[in-house]
Amino acid sequence: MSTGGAGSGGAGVGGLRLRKNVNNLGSDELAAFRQAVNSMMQVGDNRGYNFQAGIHGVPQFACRHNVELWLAWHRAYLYFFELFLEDQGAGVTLPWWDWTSNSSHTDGLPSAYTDAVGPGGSPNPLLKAQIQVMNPQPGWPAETSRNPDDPANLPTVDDVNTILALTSWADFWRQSVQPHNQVHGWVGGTMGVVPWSAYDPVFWAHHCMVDRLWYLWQVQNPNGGPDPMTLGKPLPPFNVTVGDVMDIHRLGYEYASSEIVIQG
Ligand SMILES: [Cu+2]
Repeated sequence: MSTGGAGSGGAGVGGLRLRKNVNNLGSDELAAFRQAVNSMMQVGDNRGYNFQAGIHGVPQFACRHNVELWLAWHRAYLYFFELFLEDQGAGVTLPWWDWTSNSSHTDGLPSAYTDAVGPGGSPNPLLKAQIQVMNPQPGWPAETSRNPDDPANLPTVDDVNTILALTSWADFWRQSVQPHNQVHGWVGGTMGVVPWSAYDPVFWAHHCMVDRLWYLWQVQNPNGGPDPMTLGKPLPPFNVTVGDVMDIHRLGYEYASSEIVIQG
């Protein structure tokens, strides 16, 4: 597989694309990310936002959940999405939403995703997305919506640390499903239903957080699993195996380690 970026950009050191906490993006970085998402939403082919969102649920229904492959499948999903995103803005990477942070437990969703408009006065593409599928059925949503719960009900740092302390791969992948599901339900609306969740722009920030947690677990458990037989399994529709996505550096990205957020 190609491990390089589709574009020549990349914000990281050593050629790695650096994924950051969305609350740590500078205003220029956030503007560039929003611009790239907005551009990707205008692309009508398989490199476009709607096509990519449609891989997860309607119409392709290719996502895997509640199975050992679930983390690897979503890592591949984000990997290809990010390449197509970078095509629309050199150096743009997927940010993560840390739903355990103080600001999330106070304010809920990051303002990057809830602002009605961006600094330029144009609509914020991270607020919601149009859902464009072939042959829509009666009752299908035309755009995404949210119905967030009380911020206090988001998963906590303790919840995450408990899971990260697990040393068994089977325990880790099973128990990491829980905060993942909890956040989908917490956002509510489109995010709360598997057939549509990937259309909500915040889906990608949520799964980036989940992927980051898996990476943090991998750093602590370098031989932790999955077993060799599972590593050979394919992750359709992506032309990669579980083994291909085990090493994020081989995939060309890294998670920013600095977690210093100035609470204002
Ligand atoms: Cu999910």
